Amino acid sequence: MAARSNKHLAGDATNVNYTDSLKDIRPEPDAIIVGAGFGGLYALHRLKQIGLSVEGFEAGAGVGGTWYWNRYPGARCDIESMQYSYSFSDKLQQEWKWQEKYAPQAEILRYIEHVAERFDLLKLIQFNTRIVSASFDDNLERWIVTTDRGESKSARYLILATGPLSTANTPAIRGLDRFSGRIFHTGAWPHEPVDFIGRSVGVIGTGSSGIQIIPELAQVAKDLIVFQRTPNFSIPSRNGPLTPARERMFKERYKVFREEIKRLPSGIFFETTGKSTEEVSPEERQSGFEEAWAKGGVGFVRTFTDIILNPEANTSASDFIRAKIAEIVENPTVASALQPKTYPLGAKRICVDTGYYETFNKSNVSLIDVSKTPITHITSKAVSTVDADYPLDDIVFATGFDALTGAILAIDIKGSAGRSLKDKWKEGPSTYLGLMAAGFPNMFMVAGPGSPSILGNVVVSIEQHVDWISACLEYMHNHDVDVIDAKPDAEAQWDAHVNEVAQSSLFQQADSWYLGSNIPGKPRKFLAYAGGYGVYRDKCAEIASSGYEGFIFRKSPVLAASN
Ligand code: NA7
Repeated sequence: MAARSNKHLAGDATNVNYTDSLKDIRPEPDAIIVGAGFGGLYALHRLKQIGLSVEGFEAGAGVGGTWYWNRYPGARCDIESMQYSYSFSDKLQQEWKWQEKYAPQAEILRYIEHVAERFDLLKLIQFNTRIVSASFDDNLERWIVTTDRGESKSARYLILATGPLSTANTPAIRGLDRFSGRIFHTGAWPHEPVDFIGRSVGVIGTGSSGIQIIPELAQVAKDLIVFQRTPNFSIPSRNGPLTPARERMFKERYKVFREEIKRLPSGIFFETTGKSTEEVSPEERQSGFEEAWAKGGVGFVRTFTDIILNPEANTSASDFIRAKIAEIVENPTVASALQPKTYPLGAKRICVDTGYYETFNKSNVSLIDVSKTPITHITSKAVSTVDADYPLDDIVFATGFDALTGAILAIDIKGSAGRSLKDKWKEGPSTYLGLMAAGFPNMFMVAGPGSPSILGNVVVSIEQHVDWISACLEYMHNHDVDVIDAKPDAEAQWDAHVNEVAQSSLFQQADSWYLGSNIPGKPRKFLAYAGGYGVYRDKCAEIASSGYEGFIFRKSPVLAASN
């Protein structure tokens, strides 16, 4: 599509008859994009490329999303940087040089900042601005958003790239407001360096974030008390500098490789034996696990093809990890508390660490199993459990996020006829393909609930979503239609399919943020599509090529008049 040559797709708001409150607002973009992380930045770039005028809003002072907020010590990606990166520009992927196999937060943030500068996106974003409401005006057939600065803006399209893990969850523990020490959350970490030297620090939570920060804090704190409710399976990352050979391996066949991973269930390439546990002898099974443990990373779960599918294979992989924990952790009681025993490997997100289990051999580190002795309250100086008080200078919450729906529902979104999204989703989110919600015309979600997004390489999902959305907008232009919505029955069918696939998956066998069970009062519903990224991608492509089956299009007299 010729950029800007096209009236429909370029700056169409000039003749809109604004309501009084909006009459001073000029110019209005074609699309508003909320969020400037991986998703928002690519949406800005792609929509600009097809000739739309775009405007981004970002609550933070800079780009980066997750990698802007989660700047706690030890924060790094658990997917290799050569894979957890954009593929849309071959020049970018060839020129960018990752330093480490698993990039730390600061390196990923530098990369995202580079992308924003390289593609000239910064000038399109209003930073330090949170969108607080978004309503579809049925008369204007436009989205009207308001910000926490009291400003309003309208656009034909609203793109929510608000991030699946961006609303930090701090549990409402009685007395927290009385604590006189410092309080941190890994998901909203301060920008200035924080000194923990010689302090008594408590960490609540042992998910990915806790497992990453605990070894770092243990090196400097006087005492580190870890409050663990549920142990997680963690595999050593074996991180280190990215070797020239590995970099070459990816870069020499990047284009082919990026195509290949689009077919994979998680959008991640793993080196595996390609065999099931049943095809190998017990000795080969053990040596396969040893090799995968020595290699490190979440690919451990793909050592054999049936670990996720066959309970027996899963038990043998889980037993192997439990044995490793017992081998590493010197105190048998602590080792036992760190061993996950109540759910299969993979039912909760598998963590990747650097020296996590070894940390519990340090004399300044204690583990408190709060599943046995729950936290009851916090006093001005301590975290108290049913049987003891733990005096602390600092509390670090590594307690996760209100995943997938948290950031979307933090915006007061009203669709056609004033219907609230919060109300529509009161029993849990329902979407069509994780891309749209029926009754919310021209509103798209990037990596939204009901899509595979967080179950694999989210950057791969983001690119696929944004490409699908931009192709859809081009289709609308070519077919001379202005408004798209999901059909309620198509949404209901997709929702039923998402639930059905989830029911037969491992994910039902543990409480986790995948199910919303980490947030009190959140409906228990599996939040992502577990049928595999490759399958999902094909489904989205098939729907697009069938003329967008399940979506409804219409021409809008008011939008047509403004063209
Ligand atoms: P997670 O994975 O949701 O982990 C949060 C941790 O906090 C987990 O161990 C929870 O225990 C624990 N938690 C939550 N609330 C409490 C209370 N009230 N008391 C004690 N412990 C609590 O979040 P992360 O930030 O680590 O990782 C999120 C994702 O980001 C991760 O999967 C990667 O994709 C990146 P629980 O297991 O609920 O018993």
